[in-house]
Amino acid sequence: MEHLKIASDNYVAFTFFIGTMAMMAASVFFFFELSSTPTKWRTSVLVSGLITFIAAVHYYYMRGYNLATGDSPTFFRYVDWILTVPLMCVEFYLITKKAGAKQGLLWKLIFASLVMLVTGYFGETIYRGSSVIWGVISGAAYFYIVYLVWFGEVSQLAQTAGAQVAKATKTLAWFVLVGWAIYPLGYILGTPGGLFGIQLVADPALASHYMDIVYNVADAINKIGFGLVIYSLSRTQD
Ligand SMILES: *C/C=C(C)/C=C/C=C(C)/C=C/C1=C(C)CCCC1(C)C
Repeated sequence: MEHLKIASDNYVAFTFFIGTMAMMAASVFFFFELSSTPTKWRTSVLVSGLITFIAAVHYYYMRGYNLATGDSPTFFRYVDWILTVPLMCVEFYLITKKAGAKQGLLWKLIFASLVMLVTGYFGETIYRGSSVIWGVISGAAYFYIVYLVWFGEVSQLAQTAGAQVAKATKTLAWFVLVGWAIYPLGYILGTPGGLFGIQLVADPALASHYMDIVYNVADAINKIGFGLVIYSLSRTQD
């Protein structure tokens, strides 16, 4: 059997490898910093570490899968997201809880994120032929999350939770608006006719390679960046 290599010209395997390392390093950092974190921020920093740790385990697996088959590990990609994106919703809830966030808000965020991911999974796998419509439904759920964190309950609560929480929430909101918007680009590149029927990359193997690179870069930015925003909040006086 021919064995695929993480060579300098295999960018897909390389980003899976770097992704694994980055997520591992971030997890070690967040976990070790816990002991010097003020008690009221400890759960938030712990959740940051859990997010990168869950991703590290999935990346390790996905890296191996990609090397062995050359394919895109779509199933484990979505298992990872279904665990980590709701945990990011938990972060919004935890930092606005002092200002009175109710569990109802947490469930709204989690529900929207699950709709976003499950419909995206349908479009990428079982119902590839109708990827556009699934992508649109997923996008609607995404914009609902954007609405909640920019104008809805999350942003309103953050305003009354002190200057540092308000500032951190605004930075996280930018991650959701700009960082998370990278994912639909990967979807459009990777699924046939993803952009309302337009085929951006004709060769299906190449298309899925581009998609994996885009997803890997987005994960590193969003999971580690998000965690670092929470970490720096935990080092403020608020
Ligand atoms: C750590 C993983 C994160 C933050 C994953 C986020 C994923 C998304 C924001 C995915 C969004 C999608 C759309 C908005 C439309 C097309 C389908 C998806 C699932 C790629």
